[in-house]
This record gives sequence, structure tokens and C-alpha cells, in this order.
Amino acid sequence: MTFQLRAGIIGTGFMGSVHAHAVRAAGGVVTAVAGSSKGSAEAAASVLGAQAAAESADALIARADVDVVHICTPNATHAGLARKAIAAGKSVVCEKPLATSVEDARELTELAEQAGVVTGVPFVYRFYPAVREARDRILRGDAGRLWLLHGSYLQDWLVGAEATNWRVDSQLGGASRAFGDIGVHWCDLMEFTTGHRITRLVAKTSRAYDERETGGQLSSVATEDGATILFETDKGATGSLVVSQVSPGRKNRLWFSFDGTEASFSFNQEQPDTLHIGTTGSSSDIAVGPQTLATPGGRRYSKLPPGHPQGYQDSFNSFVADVYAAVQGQPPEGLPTFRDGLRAALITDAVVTSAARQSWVDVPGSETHFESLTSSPALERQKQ
Ligand code: SOE
Repeated sequence: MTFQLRAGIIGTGFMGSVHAHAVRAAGGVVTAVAGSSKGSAEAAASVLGAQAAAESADALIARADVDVVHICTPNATHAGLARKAIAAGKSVVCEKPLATSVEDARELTELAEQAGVVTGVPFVYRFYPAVREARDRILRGDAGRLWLLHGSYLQDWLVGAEATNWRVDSQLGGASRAFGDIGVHWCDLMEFTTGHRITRLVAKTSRAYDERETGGQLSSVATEDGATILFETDKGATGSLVVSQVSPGRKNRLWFSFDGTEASFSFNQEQPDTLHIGTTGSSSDIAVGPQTLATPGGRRYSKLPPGHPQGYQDSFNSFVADVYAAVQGQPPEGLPTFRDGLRAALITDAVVTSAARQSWVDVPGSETHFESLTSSPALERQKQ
């Protein structure tokens, strides 16, 4: 880091704390935190290690000692806060989903690019060393032609009608809950790792509970507990995804298998220090470590020896470090920006539309640009 970056964090919950740790790991400093009130900001300042509690989010955005605004508030507030931060010339890290509508996500993407500010959306599962290793091997052709892309993302924190959260309320979280919250991670990871783009999908959303407790009263729920999706890609592959936040025993089980004509690559976020590579001859579970990984991408993010798993916070730290490198004029390849947040909004909109229509729905063009993927020789081979 050529000069220390100063972060302002809006939001005092779990994600605010994760962002604060990652800012410090990236060599930055948290100069201010803002919450729903000055009091909540003051209480959070010591927890998050912030130098000051801001009067409000607007006051934080206006501070001269804030270079990067981190937005860690409920989904429906993201667009308004990001718009103000961009207008103030700040770089912005906005929690996913970037916005609860495609229109807002597109506007924010365009505003940020016009303003020339650096943006980030924490699709942090891209930053697991095993994922980067799989990506580099797939893109150099080791899988052959990918034809089947499948997986799931299962959690259990919303088991029980008494379990609730602001995400359950579509006014605060948006029209899609389970897919909009975690299905977007899986789709981003699939597109990033394989270079494929979802061109059309059919989705079925469902609920384990049609009513949940809010304020001690049972009230009907409009957002989904889970989604089951089939999709097709621009390079001829077929895929399936199961998303659930009511799968007892599954804590944060993001899993994929990307199957090609030569090899398959699978990864389980709950066992992040192993990458499974399957072939008809032999299969291997690579123990992740700088010496055991074979590609630049894998090694770049692998900081600990095998048997010392790097996990969620480590990946978040790598993500923020890459955003901060970009703010300092050295944007690393593979950084998830507002354009990737827009891509996620487009896919989410297609899921919601398909579920309502009970039909296949096209996903608009590739709004995400992974420059380094456009010319990959392996990608060219996959098109044949
Ligand atoms: C809750 O589902 C949550 O915290 C998501 O909001 C995060 O994006 C995901 O990484 C872990 O689970």
C-alpha cells in the first residue's frame, strides 16, 4: 500500500465488523463508523475499532478523512448511500446485492464509471485460493469442454418460523431473499471460475414457512426460503443450482462441481482448503497451500501452508486488499465491481420473473466484463 487508505463504515452489524477487520488487514484504518443513530455508532466504534462515531451516514460520507465508503446496511438502503458516496468522489465498497432493482444497479454502475471512482461488491468466494486454482486450470484447458455446471448453496440460519431477519421483509431486502442473498454468490462464482455466462434460466422458488414471527406475531412472508434453478450458458453448457436458507445442518455450504470432457473441478466452502479434481484415470484432493498449488491465481491468494485453512475472513481480507490496490492505481484482475453487482441484479431479476411466469427467461447480455477471460485460449477452445 503506497499510502494508508481511510475507511468509513456505514452499518454496525456482522458485516460491518467483517469489513473493519478486512480494512485493517489491508493496511487501512477505519476513521469513522455510522449507524442508525449517533448512539449506535458510538457503541459500534469501539467494537469495530473506528477512530470516530459519525453523526449520520451523510456526515460520514462528507468526512475529509474518509477515502473509501463501505456500505453494510440493509439492501434497500444501498442505492441511496452509494449514489451519495459516488457524488462525493469516494470509492465505494457496497455489500451485495448492490441494489434491489436492475435500474438502480445499472445507474450506480454508470455513475461510478463516469465519476472514475473505484467500486467493489464482496463476491468474496472468488478469493479462496482453491477457487482461483480451479479457475486458472479450467481456463488453461484442463477440464476440456465444460458441459455441466452444478451445485448448491445451503444454510440453516432461517430454520423455524420464529427465525426472522430484515431480509425476510421484501421492503428492506428486496423481492428475492434466498437467491438475492446467496444464490448470487454461486452464480458469480460459476461465471467467474468458468468464463461461461448464463443466457437463460427457469426457476422455482419456494418457502418452508408461509408465515414467520415478526414482533411476536405470525405474519405472512412474501420472500422465498429456497430456489431451484436450471440454466443454459453462452458456451453450450447446462447447469443446475439449489439455494436454501432452511437446510438443517448446512451452515454456509456453497458447493460446486464444474464438469468437463477431461476433468471435473469441485469445491466446498465449508472445507475450503481442499480442491477436488476428478478424471476417469485418477481423482485428487489437492491440499491448498503455496507449495501445493500450481497456478498463479491459486498461489496469489494462498498465504498459509496446507492444513491451515484460509476461510471466510481471509477471503474478505484479500478482497478488500484488492479493492485498495485498485484505489491506489493497481487494479488486480478479477476484482468484483459494481458491474458484477449489476450482473447479479440481472440474474436475480430473471429468477424472480421466471418463478412468477413459470417459464424460461432470457438473461440479458454479459454485463460483466472479465477482460482477462475474453481472450483466454481455453475459452476459445470451449466455443468450438
Ligand atoms: C447470510 O445469508 C450471509 O451472511 C450472506 O449475506 C453473505 O453474503 C454470505 O457470504 C454468508 O451468509
